[in-house]
Amino acid sequence: MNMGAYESLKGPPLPADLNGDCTVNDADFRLLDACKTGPDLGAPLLDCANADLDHDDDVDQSDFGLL
Ligand SMILES: [Ca+2]
Ligand SMILES: [Ca+2]
Ligand SMILES: [Ca+2]
Repeated sequence: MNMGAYESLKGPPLPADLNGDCTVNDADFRLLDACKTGPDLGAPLLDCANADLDHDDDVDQSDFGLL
């Protein structure tokens, strides 16, 4: 059996990659920061739904912790 090149250019999906450029960096951090609601301010805006990384209907420190 030929064990030649078998590489995938696509890594695993990155849930914290908010702008979809396949890296998690300062740009994603700024998107998350712009979406921050804090624990008392309710659900994030629709545009920010993917910034709620732990899916608890807010964007706060625990989501930053996952970034
Ligand atoms: Ca990114
Ligand atoms: Ca959250
Ligand atoms: Ca939270």
